[in-house]
Amino acid sequence: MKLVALAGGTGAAKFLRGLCRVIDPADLTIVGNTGDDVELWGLYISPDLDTVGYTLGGLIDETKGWGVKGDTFQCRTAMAALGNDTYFALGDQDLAVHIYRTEQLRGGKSLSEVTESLRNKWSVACRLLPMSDDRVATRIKTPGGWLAFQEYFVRERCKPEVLDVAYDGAERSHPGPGVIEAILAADAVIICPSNPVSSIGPILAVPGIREALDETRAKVSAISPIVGGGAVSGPAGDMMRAKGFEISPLGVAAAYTGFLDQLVIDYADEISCEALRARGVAPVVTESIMGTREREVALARAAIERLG
Ligand code: FO1
Repeated sequence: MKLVALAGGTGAAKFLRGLCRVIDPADLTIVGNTGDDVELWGLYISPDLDTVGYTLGGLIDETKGWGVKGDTFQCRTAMAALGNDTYFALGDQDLAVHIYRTEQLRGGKSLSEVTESLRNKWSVACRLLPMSDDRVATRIKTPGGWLAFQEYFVRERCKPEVLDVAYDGAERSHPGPGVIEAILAADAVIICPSNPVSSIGPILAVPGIREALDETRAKVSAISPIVGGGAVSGPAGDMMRAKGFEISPLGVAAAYTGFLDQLVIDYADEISCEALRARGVAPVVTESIMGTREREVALARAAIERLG
């Protein structure tokens, strides 16, 4: 069964680790969010591509959910001593990836080409495609003005009120190589338990991707990142409110309206089943909190078992 997964953030990476235990990873193409990408210390950093690659490659720092396990931060300490901004914690091994990627990009390689070489070095068996090779930058409108995504998420710790979310450059961007073809050829498309606005929203904002999701014969299944009226982790609730989506499985279905066939929801939200069916979305009720590796596998199984 050919699968495509739209992914961004730490929840998606854990889910994909479970999915790769249930299907043959060679049948999976991940389309990764690049709206969180950031340039710091002269380096181009793609957090969501790295988090997926590190997780599937067994390198991820489980405690933090990002970065390389056991990494050191000597360079960061030295950069702070030089008076550099160090709000974004870049580990020494993690830096090697950012230096490699920046060097390759400067040499004329595309983000897709660099990501393909990195996923091979990480021994990741499935394909990992950036949503676009063009720069799309998620920006957060707050009462104090617009913030770049990582300024909001890390520097300000998601504290400012979210008034709006924008995807700078999306209108000029093109789907990355292989993205549209993978979606149209898929038997099933899975939207990972990611923030619908800041992780999946940028992917849907790339012209052509939402249209391909409407057109594909593949069944489209999403896992709700909202459980019991709130986000399992992170600022999804604040961002959904800013975009006018109800903070519930119905709000998630609304964010994916037009192409969503199935939504995996938690037992806590069983009450939403009726309204989801009324919107043409088949609910699948299961335990959605991935506290263990077994839960990751069980959630992945629940997401695909009715798509065959
Ligand atoms: N998240 C934090 O909360 N604090 C950090 O210092 C931090 C550093 C970091 C470095 C590399 C990387 O790939 C991710 C990092 N993240 C950090 C997580 C990142 O902000 C988020 O994973 C995504 O951008 C949102 O899904």
